[in-house]
Amino acid sequence: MATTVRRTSCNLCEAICGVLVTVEDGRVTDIRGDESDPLSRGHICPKAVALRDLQDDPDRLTTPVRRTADGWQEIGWDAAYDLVVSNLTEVQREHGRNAVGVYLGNPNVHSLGALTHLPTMVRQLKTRNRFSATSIDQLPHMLASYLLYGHQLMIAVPDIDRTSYLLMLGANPLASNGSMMTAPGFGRRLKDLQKRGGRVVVIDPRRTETAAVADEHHFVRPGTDAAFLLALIHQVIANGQATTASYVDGLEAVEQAVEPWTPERAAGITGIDADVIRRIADEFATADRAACYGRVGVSTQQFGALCQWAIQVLNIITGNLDRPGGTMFPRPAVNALLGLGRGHVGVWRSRVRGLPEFGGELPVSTMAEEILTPGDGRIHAMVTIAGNPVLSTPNGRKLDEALDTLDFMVAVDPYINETTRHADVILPPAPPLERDHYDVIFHQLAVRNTSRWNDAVLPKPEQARHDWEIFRDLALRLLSRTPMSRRKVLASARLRMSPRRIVDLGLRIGPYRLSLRKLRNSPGGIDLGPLQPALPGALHHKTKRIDLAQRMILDDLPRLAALATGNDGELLLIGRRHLRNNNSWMHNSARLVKGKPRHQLLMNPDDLAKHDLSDGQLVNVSSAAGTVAVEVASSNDMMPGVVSLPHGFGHGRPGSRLSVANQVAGPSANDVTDAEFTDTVAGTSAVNGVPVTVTAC
Ligand SMILES: Nc1nc2c(c(=O)[nH]1)N[C@H]1C(S)=C(S)[C@@H](COP(=O)(O)OP(=O)(O)OC[C@H]3O[C@@H](n4cnc5c(=O)[nH]c(N)nc54)[C@H](O)[C@@H]3O)O[C@H]1N2
Ligand SMILES: Nc1nc2c(c(=O)[nH]1)N[C@H]1C(S)=C(S)[C@@H](COP(=O)(O)OP(=O)(O)OC[C@H]3O[C@@H](n4cnc5c(=O)[nH]c(N)nc54)[C@H](O)[C@@H]3O)O[C@H]1N2
Ligand code: SF4
Ligand SMILES: [Mo]
Repeated sequence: MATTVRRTSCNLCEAICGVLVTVEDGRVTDIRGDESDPLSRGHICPKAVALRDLQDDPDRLTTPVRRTADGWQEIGWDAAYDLVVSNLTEVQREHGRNAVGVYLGNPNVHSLGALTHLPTMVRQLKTRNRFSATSIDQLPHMLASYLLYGHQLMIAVPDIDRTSYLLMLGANPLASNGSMMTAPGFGRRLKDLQKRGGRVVVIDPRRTETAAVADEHHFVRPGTDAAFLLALIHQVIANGQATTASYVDGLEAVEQAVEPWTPERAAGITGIDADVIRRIADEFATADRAACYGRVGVSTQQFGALCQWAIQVLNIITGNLDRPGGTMFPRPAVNALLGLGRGHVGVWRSRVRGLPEFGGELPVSTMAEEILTPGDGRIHAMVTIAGNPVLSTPNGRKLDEALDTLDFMVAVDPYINETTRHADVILPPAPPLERDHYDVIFHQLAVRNTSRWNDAVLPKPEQARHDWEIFRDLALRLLSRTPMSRRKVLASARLRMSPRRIVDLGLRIGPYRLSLRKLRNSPGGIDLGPLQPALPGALHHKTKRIDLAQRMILDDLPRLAALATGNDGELLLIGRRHLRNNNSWMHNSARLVKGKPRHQLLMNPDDLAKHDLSDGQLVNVSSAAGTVAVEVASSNDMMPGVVSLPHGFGHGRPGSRLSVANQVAGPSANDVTDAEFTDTVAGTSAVNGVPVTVTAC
């Protein structure tokens, strides 16, 4: 028997852990953490072990399929590409170029081939109806970075290995393994922080796994964090503790804007005591090195943009931006900023609801209505790539119905699931262990500068295609629809370069002048050291200055001031993630999802009593958008008035071809979240803080 141990990194979440994969006679028999990885230092979570299930998965498609009256039929790659391009071309000829819509899902940012080849393909479709998971995820981070630092991807990450005070809002890295902050082994890093004498403070409407190990946790009424953050800024300024670097403008305007946001006022809205707010402000301002960080709970809510701006402002005025132990800008070996424009916002608006584009994409909350609403510019065909928006985006039922009305749909996806079951053609890419891996995006967000290249662990079967080959072949066909131009010659040259060649170039022109050859000699990765100060030189504004007084954000303050605080029996719905679930997929990996069921609606026991409900009972959760039935579970970890449901569930719809384990047999949270409920600044979906009622079934 031939046994080898190969190295790669896990691409299932943002932590990019190094793994050792044992292969016996072509089959994976073991996966464990790679101690030699300078970033993950041996850490892995249960998802890495499930990488082998993706490889051996009987549900996974290995050849293109086409939907016919007699069911799914396997077809060849060339026939599939021709079918896709001729149908998309036909729809655009008849209804105009915006008649093709595109949704790009989460796994794209974890695949090298998607990052190198997908943007060029999408560009050839020439449509403004582009959507992605960004607008139900990190858009507010990118908007704040674009406004303050001049580039949508110039993200400041908490320097958690050196900080002495970490203030975390709406993040649960003990379950999620961290996000917009690549910090594998977050639990260990947090313990080290505490051992150094540091303090961790968590603000969350649920006492999460992370809150449980923090030094301090406070419940916050969902959707109101902006008031808390403004009060912290108010307090720091009022105490004369605000300082700004020579390249920072706009403190006076901020001072005026936060003037009315006293700790007392914020307390009434957030539910956090005024004394606690004052103390946290003082501790944060006087800590040796402090970092404020907020994630999904403060991004995908009604004031996401305001929250992410305020977090930056707090870090900046306490002198913590760009200093060790504060929040810092990574300097990766391949500069991801080069691959993406600086960004823009509101250059055009969506047809039906007038929501602003961001970075060339429209908010996903408007996707279903753009398909369903008749008129010029209506979407008649969809392209979904690595996404399951029927489960992942608000009012998924409406989207489910909308996809059924399309003239044509193609999905690049390995599975026939709740979304792709609507497709006419599905193009399945080769799985992660058959791909070369370099993490272009997440080194850009990492708490330490490191670099790592790995060749594919397993060979790709002859008949299989990599995602980048699919994008290349589709794009080349799309390019050939119209006469050649200089621009198109360049695009096709770029498409013909392999990801490995592109990474090699990126490494060579990068700040450390590395190369693929150098990295291949250190397959466990190389350490490039702790994060270094970079401002003002690294700013992308021509002025090399940061202006805190961003009109677009300050103009949103009246909306916060008008926020109703009354709560007449209504409950607010929030989301959650579990270590053993991965967004809307992998629920067919029994090895991953094992354990107790975890789809239940969590509710505080006092609320259960108030609503005459009992633990374990089946209840209806209803919002303006819809109703789901689900078991309720009593939990002291929930803030009174708040209920929690995880997203990514709701499998087993007719036509979906996934085997689903019992542990995940719950409804889709996005059948109750409301596509009309957005952060109006840039249209981010507000899937947290959704008003609902809960009644006995
Ligand atoms: N209510 C609520 N909704 C949420 C969230 C929430 O917190 N609450 N979170 C939001 C967030 S942060 C995100 S990122 C989105 C995620 O939502 P999506 O963008 O839909 O992404 P996933 O759920 O990860 O879906 C993955 C899809 O990609 C396919 N896939 C897996 N691997 C590959 C691959 O390598 N290549 C290709 N081509 N396809 C692949 C899978 O089969 C599946 O169809 O959900 C969002 N939705
Ligand atoms: N195991 C696992 N890991 C994952 C994923 C997964 O599905 N499973 N998904 C990946 C993806 S795509 C992402 S984007 C990241 C997300 O990473 P995180 O943001 O760390 O993940 P969540 O668990 O969604 O944490 C959001 C927290 O916000 C809280 N919250 C909700 N509403 C509010 C509010 O109004 N205010 C405050 N302060 N808190 C609120 C919730 O209770 C929850 O604890 O995780 C990634 N990692
Ligand atoms: S933490 Fe993320 S990258 Fe690390 S093993 Fe788990 S899923 Fe993979
Ligand atoms: Mo996400």
